[in-house]
Amino acid sequence: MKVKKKEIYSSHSATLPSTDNGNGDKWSKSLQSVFELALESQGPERAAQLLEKLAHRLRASQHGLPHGFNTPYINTIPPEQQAPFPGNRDIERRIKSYIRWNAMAMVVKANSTTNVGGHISTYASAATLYEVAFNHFLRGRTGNFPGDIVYFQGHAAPGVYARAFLERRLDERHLQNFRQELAEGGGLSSYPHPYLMPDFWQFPTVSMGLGPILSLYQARFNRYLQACGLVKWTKEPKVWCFVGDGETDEPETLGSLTLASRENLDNLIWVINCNLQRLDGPVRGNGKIIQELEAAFLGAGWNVIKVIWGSDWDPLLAADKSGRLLKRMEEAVDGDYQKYSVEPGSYTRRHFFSKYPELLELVNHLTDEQIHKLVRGGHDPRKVYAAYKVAFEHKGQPTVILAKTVKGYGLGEGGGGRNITHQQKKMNEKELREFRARFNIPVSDDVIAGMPFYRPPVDGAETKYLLKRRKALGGFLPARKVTPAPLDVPKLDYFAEFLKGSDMEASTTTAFVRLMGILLRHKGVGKNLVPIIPDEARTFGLDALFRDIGIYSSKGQLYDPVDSESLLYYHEAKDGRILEEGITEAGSMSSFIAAGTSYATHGVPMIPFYIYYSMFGPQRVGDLFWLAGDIRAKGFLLGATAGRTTLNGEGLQHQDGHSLLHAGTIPTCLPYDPAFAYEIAVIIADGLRRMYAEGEEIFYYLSLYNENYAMPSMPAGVENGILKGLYKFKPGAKGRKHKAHIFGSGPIINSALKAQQILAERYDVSADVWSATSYKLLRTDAIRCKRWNMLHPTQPLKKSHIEILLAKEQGVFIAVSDNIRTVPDQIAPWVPGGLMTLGTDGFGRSDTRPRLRRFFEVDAESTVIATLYALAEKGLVKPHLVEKTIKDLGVNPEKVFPQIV
Ligand SMILES: Cc1ncc(C[n+]2csc(CCOP(=O)(O)OP(=O)(O)O)c2C)c(N)n1
Ligand SMILES: [Mg+2]
Repeated sequence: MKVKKKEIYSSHSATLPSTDNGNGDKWSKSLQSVFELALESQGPERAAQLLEKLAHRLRASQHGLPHGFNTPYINTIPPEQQAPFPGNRDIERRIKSYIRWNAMAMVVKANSTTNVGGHISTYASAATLYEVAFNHFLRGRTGNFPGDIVYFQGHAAPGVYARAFLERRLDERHLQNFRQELAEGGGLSSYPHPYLMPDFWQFPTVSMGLGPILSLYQARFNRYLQACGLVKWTKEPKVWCFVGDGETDEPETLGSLTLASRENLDNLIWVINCNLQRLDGPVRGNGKIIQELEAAFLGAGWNVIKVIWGSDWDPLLAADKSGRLLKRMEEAVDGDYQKYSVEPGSYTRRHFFSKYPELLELVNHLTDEQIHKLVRGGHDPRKVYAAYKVAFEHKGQPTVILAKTVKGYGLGEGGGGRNITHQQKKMNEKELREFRARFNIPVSDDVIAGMPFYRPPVDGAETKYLLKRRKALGGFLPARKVTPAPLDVPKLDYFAEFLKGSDMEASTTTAFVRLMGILLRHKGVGKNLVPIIPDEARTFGLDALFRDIGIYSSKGQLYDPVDSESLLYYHEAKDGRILEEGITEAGSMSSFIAAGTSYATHGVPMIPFYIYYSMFGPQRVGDLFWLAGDIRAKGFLLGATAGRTTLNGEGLQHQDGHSLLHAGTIPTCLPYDPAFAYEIAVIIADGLRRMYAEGEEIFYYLSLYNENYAMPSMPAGVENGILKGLYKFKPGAKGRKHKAHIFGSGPIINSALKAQQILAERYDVSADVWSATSYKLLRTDAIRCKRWNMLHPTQPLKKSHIEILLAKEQGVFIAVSDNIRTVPDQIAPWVPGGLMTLGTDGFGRSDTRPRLRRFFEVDAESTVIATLYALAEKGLVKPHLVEKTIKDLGVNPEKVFPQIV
């Protein structure tokens, strides 16, 4: 925003505090008078420019003049420029007070009986920040306007519920059952969880830092959607994110700030509630969080609005001719300010104002009580409104509002500003009475101990006002609404070329990239695809798509790319389709989530395909994977260069053998480990059907590998097995003495196929090779059946896919994959006679594939040995045969065991 300098200097006599009293002071005075002269004769803009120019010259002279990224510790918007508050302050105060009471009561009540926890101090500090937004800014969904996108601070959820209660969207029973979701009739979730309250919450936030980073990428995704022509909004939604000051310690919170300024995301507004405290104590006791954040945000190119002091301070600042008040404000650290909020006014007079005689005089006319009540900016609706309005209208940059508040505001002796306030869950009767008196809650003495909820009558002024405001703003928030918009998804025959197979060697990654290229041309879903990559396109061969569909850039391409002559040049375009995120897995996941929830957020289903280095997936940003489940995201995650031995040269920090397990922990995620191109086609076609035609709110994880081999044609009738997790790919030779079954996955199926041959040729074993595409899905199916059988013991038994499949098979069972053993072990209880697993447990190494596979014992030879040993365990072959085989196949029986503990 452009704040007119004149007003700053006239209203807040911001004479910068002098630093010494000697010669420097004289200089300072002279410069000051020159500046004032310039102000008078040239006007504020010109005077400011002159100063800027001088500072620029000084810096250019390279005398090491430091760059300042801080403005004085006062409000950015001077009182004269403050937009007038348009609401009815009395009514809004009453509404806010009732919400405060109910938010507190629901937590305290829940804890008086059940000890289920909850927070009262976060909302107590943020009530004004939310109420001004709800009454004047946050817009609901209307017509083709999708509504503003709001990330509520997770710990402030009780306040959001309490408002919905006043709006009559929730009733007393809901509030009564806060954090008791399993109670009869259901309850309210602890925090914003769309999975648990799918009609209410839109965006999960409580794992700190995730809300902020999601909001950034969401704001950018909104621009992407517009650029692709998939939405035509008459007005653009704003993305609001309410953040805790302690939450800014999370790298996810501040780590991607420059994306928002680079992309000119003026559709993004952050409100950081600077209550100076986190859970244990002060956020920056020895410094000032607001100044620290201001510098970070200004440096990152954001528009910063500080809302530090409430209106009561305006006359004091205006009267501060010496600049001592500002000096004192800047001297005091957050630890001091926290203390002022807890102690009586006499303390503040003694410790804050009395440092300089001028200051004591300044507050002479105020009683101690009045000093104590000098309000902070974030509790003053006039200041908050003015800041929101400037943020709302600001062009060209994202805005952050740094609002100073008191944690636990109004919670009485046990709460407000004290270090323990975050955990406060109880209020004694005295505190309740104080609360009631302070906020004027119409609850009588005889019932106060029971903390009854209070809701003003439906035809009362408060309810009418509140409903009218929401109506004017387009309806209630938060509200999650999914309007079915099924896509015309391709059937499997659309992918015919993958079903046919090919002798030309290819990897599953190449096959996938080709499949996506074809899908991009599909008339039913092509335009909805969102390819996402974190600076790894060339690794996966995705650069093939650069020229055709372009890389999205809001600025287009302002330069002639260095490779413009080449076929696959780096092609940036305003309507580019690829989200090339750079080296940020957290950012890429945030884009995946924004795209994968577009069906709910915007009513426009988008199909994200996020392809990345598999080791840097759930292991690196697992919390975002988990959140993708909570938020009901759809789409495909492709963990490429998977496999602890298949990704051969890269070593310990790259070679992934456990992502399938991570992915499998997410209840809405279907993890697959396909071996062949046709399997990928079957899985993706079915995924498209389930998610985008049938509307299931699930997502897929596929391991992709970079080993080339011939891709076979699809055997008849295997689709169902591929989708369920296991099917017989190649039966063993007939007429052999022994029988075995080898489950293989990914490229390691080739170890199984080679072992099949050796076993038949040299050891009289017929081994069927199966492709195990998803151990998690097999396991879930088996558990579901077993549990049902247990709970219905007299009914006919239900049989799972794996039990049906293996019921008639004879012999021993072996599993081999490029993952740790725990992955196949998931199905062991349902394998007749047990399962012998091979896997890549232990840290990876850089070496060739054959050496790595021998090291981890997942090559063909190790598979043969394991098969014979399984037969020996059953007494079907002699142990000597196994010993001889180990020798014959050149395996060292004393080699190191790669798993450590
Ligand atoms: C990733 C993560 N780590 C830790 C927590 C536990 N936690 C919940 S609230 C909180 C303190 C929050 O402080 P702040 O962000 O300043 O919010 P306030 O309540 O003060 O508004 C912590 C540490 C969490 N929710 N998420
Ligand atoms: Mg805080």
